[in-house]
Amino acid sequence: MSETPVLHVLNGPNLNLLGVREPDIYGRDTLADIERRCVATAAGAEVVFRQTNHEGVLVDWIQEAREGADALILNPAAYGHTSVALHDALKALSIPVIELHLSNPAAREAFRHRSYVSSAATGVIAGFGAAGYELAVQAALILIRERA
Ligand code: CA2
Repeated sequence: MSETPVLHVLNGPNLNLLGVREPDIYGRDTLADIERRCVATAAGAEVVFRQTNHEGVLVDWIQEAREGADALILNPAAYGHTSVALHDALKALSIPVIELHLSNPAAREAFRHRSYVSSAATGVIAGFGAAGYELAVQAALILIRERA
């Protein structure tokens, strides 16, 4: 681990629309608001916060985390329910991985109940809205500290 922990926070498709549509499900915070909350919670740890609508880009970023990151927080969005490629990329990591969802997919439509990410993750945080990102940052810092 580097002296200052480095957290990679990756966000999948359509999360750039947060705060603009569907506030009943996903809340009123924009992704920029959520990034600020992560940075504030990280208390000096470095936060690399990114969003993409493209599955292959997520795979590239997960692979990048093998080099500089001490933990990975991933909201895979819809790709979590479909992507063996994300599963395989995550399995190649040796750092803690936290799967994160704003909503609780288990309490939603059946097609959201399957996750290809959960079986490759250290743990899952879901259903706490934007606060889940802060919980994930705290969990990541605890896991990094415990491994040091
Ligand atoms: O609850 C989550 O964080 C999800 O990962 C969000 C995904 C959904 O497919 C997952 O089942 C659960 C959807 C992200 C789309 O976000 C939007 C935000 C505002 C307006 C429209 C979509």
